[in-house]
Amino acid sequence: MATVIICILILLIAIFGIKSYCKKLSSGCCGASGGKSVKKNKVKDRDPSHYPVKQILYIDGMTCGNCVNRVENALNELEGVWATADLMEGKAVVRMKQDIPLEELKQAVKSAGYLVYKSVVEKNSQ
Ligand code: 9UX
Repeated sequence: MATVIICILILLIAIFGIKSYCKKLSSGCCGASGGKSVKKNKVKDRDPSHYPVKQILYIDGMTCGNCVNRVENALNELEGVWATADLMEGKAVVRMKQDIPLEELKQAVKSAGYLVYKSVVEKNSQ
């Protein structure tokens, strides 16, 4: 009799696990469920030659595509900025028409909820 109860218990735990796993798959991550994904604000000027300054930001905390869009949107809101973030590499390439203080870029990322832990200035090699 005891074995039957244990078996049922294990079964219940297994079902519970599968259920929550499915939920995770369908709802994405961090509460952005129901297809409520973050929209990307496209930058109009996408000509690299218009952006002489380039900075790579290494960003902590991006775990899904929505995070990437949030970071990009925050940076692209700054004047003369074209930013593209990369989820896999955890970094963002920030192209600028004029020099923008690093602190300002960091602040933009920070207010979106992520942290810049390293930054590299890239010389224009054109
Ligand atoms: Mo996802 Mo990022 O739905 O903070 S937006 S992990």
